[in-house]
Amino acid sequence: MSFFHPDLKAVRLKLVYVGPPGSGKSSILALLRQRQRGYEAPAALQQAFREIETSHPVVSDASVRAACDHVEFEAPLRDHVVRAVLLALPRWPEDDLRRRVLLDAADAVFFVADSSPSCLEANRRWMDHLRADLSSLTATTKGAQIVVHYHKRDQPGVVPVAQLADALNAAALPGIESSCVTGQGVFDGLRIALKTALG
Ligand SMILES: Nc1nc2c(ncn2[C@@H]2O[C@H](COP(=O)(O)OP(=O)(O)O)[C@@H](O)[C@H]2O)c(=O)[nH]1
Ligand SMILES: [Mg+2]
Repeated sequence: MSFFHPDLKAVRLKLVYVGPPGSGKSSILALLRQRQRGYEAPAALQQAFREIETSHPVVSDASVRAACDHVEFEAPLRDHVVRAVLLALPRWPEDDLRRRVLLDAADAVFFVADSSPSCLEANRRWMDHLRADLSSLTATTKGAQIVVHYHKRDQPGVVPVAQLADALNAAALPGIESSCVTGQGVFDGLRIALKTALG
């Protein structure tokens, strides 16, 4: 869940990228890191963000946080300054329950599906893990916006989006075709999540 500083208009968001190993999560974060805007919040707001991090660490377990790729960026949005912390699930085994620590209190979750035909089954299994993880977490985490990335669309022979949606997205969550090679869709997913998280 998002945390607002009581006095200053500062809001910290937690956004988590999950999906099968190799689907492109770290690559998406690397692209976003490269392209983040050069804005830096004023000192008073930096202090507010430190206070939020002290009272509500973005990940409760420091070793879990250290294992994740993460990108932080700040941006003025409407009349607030937002710090979005983006975290990518590491290459943990499927039965690793540290995933739940990582997902706890997320404002939005991006499910990154590899569009290659050989990955269909792995995508399905990892979507099932995500559903189980979210249902076991708090009510606030359950309410996190999920955005599906149909990723690696630049590759030849990808599974049609309708078929991927059929397999992974029965709930008709927002879905975006994306590629780190062309840059398509990488920011659009983020935009949807920020808009939803800020209401
Ligand atoms: N063709 C293509 N390859 C990608 C794309 N995104 C990531 N990759 C490649 O997929 C592999 C796994 O990516 P990585 O980001 O490490 O996956 P992660 O395990 O989900 O973090 C790497 O070789 C990336 O270069 C994409 O959009 N298109
Ligand atoms: Mg990775």
